[in-house]
Order: sequence, then C-alpha cells, then structure tokens
Amino acid sequence: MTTYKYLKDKKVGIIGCPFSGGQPKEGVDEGPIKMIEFGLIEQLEEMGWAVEFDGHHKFTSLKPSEDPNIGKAKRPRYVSRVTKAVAESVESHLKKGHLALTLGGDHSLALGTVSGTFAAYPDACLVWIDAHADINTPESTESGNLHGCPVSFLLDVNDMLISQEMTESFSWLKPRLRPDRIVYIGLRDVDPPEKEILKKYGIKAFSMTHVDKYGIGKVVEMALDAVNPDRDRPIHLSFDVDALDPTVAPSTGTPVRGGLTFREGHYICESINETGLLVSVDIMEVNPTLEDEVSVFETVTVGCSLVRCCLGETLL
Ligand SMILES: [Mn+2]
Repeated sequence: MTTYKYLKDKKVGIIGCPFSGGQPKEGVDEGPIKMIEFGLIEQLEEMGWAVEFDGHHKFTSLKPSEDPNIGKAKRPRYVSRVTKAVAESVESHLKKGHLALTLGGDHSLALGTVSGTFAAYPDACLVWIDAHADINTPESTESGNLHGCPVSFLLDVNDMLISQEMTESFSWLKPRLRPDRIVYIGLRDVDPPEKEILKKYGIKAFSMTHVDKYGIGKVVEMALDAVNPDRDRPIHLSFDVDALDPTVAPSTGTPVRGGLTFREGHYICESINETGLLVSVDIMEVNPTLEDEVSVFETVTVGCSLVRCCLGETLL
C-alpha cells in the first residue's frame, strides 16, 4: 500500500475537461465524458478513494466571439480562458490536500494543469509521457495547434520566443517550470525546432529508442533521478495516450507508430504511484469519435486503467 506524502487523505478531485480547442479534430472533448461513463468513479471508489467530481467543466461559455490567430497559433484566447479555469480547479483541489486528476481533452489543457500544480507546489517536477514533445513555440509550430505548444509557455526561462501579443493573451500564466524539472518518456515524433529547444535548455528526454535500449524499468528510474533525485518532490504526471502504441490506444488525434506497449504504459503509472509523491495526473487526448467501436472501447478503457494504476492498482 502506497503512503502518499503530500495528500491529507485518500481523496481525488476529478476535473473533467471536455475541450478540443487546442487542435482541429472534434471529439476529443468526448474523452472525459466517456471515461466517466465507463465507470471510472466507481472503479476508484472500489479502490478506497473518496472521489470529488462536480460534473464536467462547461467551457463553451468561455469561447470568445472573435479569436483571430496570433502568428500561426489558433484559438489563443479560447485556450487561454479555458486553461485559466483549469489551473484554478487543479490548484484548489491540491490546496485541499487532494490528488488532482484531470481528464482531457486535448493536451493544451496542460497549460492549466501544470500551472495549477506549480501554484500549489512550486517545488514539483513534471513527468511528461507523450509521442510528441509539445514544446513548439507559437512561432515554431507548423500546424498552429496549441496542443503542440504547452511546454514552451510553461518553461521558466527568460528567452523563450513568445510574442508580446501572445504573452498578453496569457497574462494569467506564470511560467514556473524550470527546465531541469521536466522529463519526457515515449518521444518519437519531435519537430526540428523542438529538438533545438530540448538541446538548448538541456531538457531530459527518453525517446522510444531509450525504452528499447534500457527497458522501461530503467528508463523510469533514470527519469526520476533526473527531476527528483532524492525522491522528495511532488510529482505531476501528464500522460498523453498517444504515447502508447496505436495498437493499444488507437482512438487519439495524432497517433504515431512505434509507441509504448500496454504494459510499458501501465508500468510508468505503477512506478510513479509507488513513489508516494504523486499529486496531479492528466490523462489526455482520448478521442472516442475517431475509430470503430472496438478501438474506442480499447482507448477509453486503457485511459481508465492508466488512472487506476496511477492511484495504486497493482497486479498482485
Ligand atoms: Mn501531447
């Protein structure tokens, strides 16, 4: 049984985020709704967690009537308003001593979840599980989709190239993430400008090549050694289901072959739970509208089982 260093009691606040504005495909806003429909709350209660869930966020009221691109970036004001609300939800759960569980929705939501976590726990570290680095700047992004950009906004560095206009649109956001407090696992589709950013700031990243070479057990250990060497900092785990191989989680917006196996994905969650340091979890980019019924079922259920492993489910 895991003892949770930073939680007051075994209580989890679920933040349902039906939001798709950080990318072009409809349907990713259905992800959290389906995960709840599939019985996630009951599953966590059976595991002994008290669950606080006040229904999904209603973001459509936050949609601005006009939201022209800033540079290439699409829907910047909408993303900003939504992620501000998410940041406040996450922070309030954490300040009550609960674990915060955010269900997405597209990965631009991490602008909110990570901001909320670092507001409550400035000393936290971030473990980012993804096929992509999501560290494009609004200038370097080719697609203009902000779900590929959140990490560049969050980094606490003084020379990130983010325009004045964009900074003003996100005036609520304080970049608090030091480059030595984020680590990636699962990368395999990283844009050239993103590679430069990772190098420039010395950000630790374990690609699928590292997983092949060392095995997932060693990779998780090395990842935690990098951002949490004494195993005393709160951990935020941001898990994009596209880190998993498309055979495991097919119903997601930007699948990339050669990903984590079912067990590798779950192992990451199990071993982060074992640290007892987890305070905040995101499960992102579950899109139950892209594939056939079987693929959707597989993807939604894998989202739920990742959550359960994060919250302490074990095989024995
Ligand atoms: Mn992502």
